[in-house]
Parts: sequence; structure tokens; C-alpha cells
Amino acid sequence: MRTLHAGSFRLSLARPLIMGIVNVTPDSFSDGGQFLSVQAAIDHGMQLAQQGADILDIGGESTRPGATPVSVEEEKRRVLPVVQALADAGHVVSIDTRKPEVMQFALDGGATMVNDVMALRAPGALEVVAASQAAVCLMHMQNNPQTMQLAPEYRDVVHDVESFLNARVAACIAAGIPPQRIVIDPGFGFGKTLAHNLALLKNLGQLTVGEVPVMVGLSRKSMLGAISGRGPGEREYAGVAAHLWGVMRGAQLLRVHDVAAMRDALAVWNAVKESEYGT
Ligand code: HH2
Repeated sequence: MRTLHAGSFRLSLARPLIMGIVNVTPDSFSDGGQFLSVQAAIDHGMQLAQQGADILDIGGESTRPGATPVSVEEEKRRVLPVVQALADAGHVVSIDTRKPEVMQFALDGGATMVNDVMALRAPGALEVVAASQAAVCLMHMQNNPQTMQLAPEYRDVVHDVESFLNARVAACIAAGIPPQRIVIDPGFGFGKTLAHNLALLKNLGQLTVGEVPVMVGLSRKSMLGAISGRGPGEREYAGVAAHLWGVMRGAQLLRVHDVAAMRDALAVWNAVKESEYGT
């Protein structure tokens, strides 16, 4: 059976995994400021784990379009106590950061996964992950959060994203990170128009880089708002539908805010898929 290796954890990929989002930020697009205190963020993480999250993704810097970057010290101050408490409680903790220094602090604090919207392209990031036993999620982003939504352009979005992810996986393997520790993510909303996002979701099955599992992160994103006409806090149902489409096209990890809804939807999905009658 295929597994994702994250530190000493072995996460089965027989069923889709849920990554629950814990944003310790004042300005995240859908939940900024809600879990800014250390205790509120820890409580939220604990609650998401209880609701069925397999991995808790802790972020201390918003990457929403136009977001202001934060310093290493500030990001570390926000995330480290939360990482430590949730890891000490026995959870698989992922650090959502682009900064190698923050990755290192979080790994030392007990995180067993790195989730990087820059796919370890910052100088030193690849080396930090290679020197650990942590899993890594490599995400595609065109340009950077300040500029990415200004004029996204591709020759063929599915092909271009796949080539990028292929190259980043190759760089990881060359640095000594085995494929069992790698996840790829097309990066919905990161330098993509609605048409680009829809093309990627529809054709997700084409994003294959060896046996490396694919993560999908569509939770509360503006493409769901554009389709449903709903505000960020009202996109739970739209998110479930979008993530299930991803699962149908082979996604094995789902990064979501609304864990309970996703867990229930996946329970139904798994029950039908695993029923014995028919094919
Ligand atoms: N999306 C966001 C942040 N990190 N990581 C991966 N692997 N995939 C994603 O799609 C992804 C991500 C943006 O969502 P959120 O964390 O809710 O917002 P913000 O960046 O404003 O904190």
C-alpha cells in the first residue's frame, strides 16, 4: 500500500487525506485574525484534528494576492508555539512557509511536513528539507503573491504546471528527498485566472509526476466565489463539490478550512467507492 512519509509518520494513501488549515495571521483572505492568539490557534488545530484532519497546516504569512510579506522573526513568533503544541499532542504538523529559516525552526519544533507555495525555490530551502525526514508539498505559483494575479499567462496551463512540478520533483530527488516524502500541488489561484483554475481541475488527472500524490487546495478561494456568488465565509458547499471533483481526478490530499464538511463528503465517497456490488 502506498504511504506518504512524514518524519516517523506513515500516512496511508489508500483514501484521500485531509489537511486542515490553521492560519495564525491577521490578514488571511478568509479567516485572517480569527486565530491570531497562540491559544486560539492551538484550540482550532485540536478541533480540526478531532473533526478528522489527518495533517494540520500551520501558516504565519498570508499568500493572498497583494499580501504584505512578514519578517522571519514575526512569522516564527506566530507559528512556533502552535507547531510545538500540536506536534506534542501527537499530530502530523505541516508548516506553510516559503522561508528556509522558518522551515528549520518548525522542523526543530516538531513539524514533520513543509508546505511551500514556492516549491523550495528560495535559496537554502531545498537543503533544509533534504537534511530532515519531513514530507514536502511542492506548489506551483506563477510570479509571487504581489504580482501573480495581475496578468497570468500560459501557453498550455496544464502542461506548463506539470513541467514545472516535474522539474521541482527532480530537483528534490537529486537533493536526496525520496518520492515517498513528496507531494505536488497545482496551486489554484496562484497566478491563474478562473479559466486556468477550471482547466487544471478538469484535467487534474494529467498532472502525473511518477507516483507522487497530488494535493488540491480550493478551500474558500475566489474561483468558488466567482462561480457561486458567495463571500469567503460562505463557500463551504462549493468547496466540497470542487474538492470531490479533484478526488475523482486522482487528488490524494485536500487542503481545507472546513474539515468536518469534507470528512463527511469523503465518508460518502469512500463508502460508494468501496461497496462490493458492481465496478
Ligand atoms: N493555498 C493557500 C496557502 N497555502 N498551500 C498549498 N499547498 N496549496 C494551496 O492551494 C494553498 C497553500 C492560500 O489559502 P489560505 O492559507 O487560506 O490563505 P492565506 O494565504 O491568505 O493565508
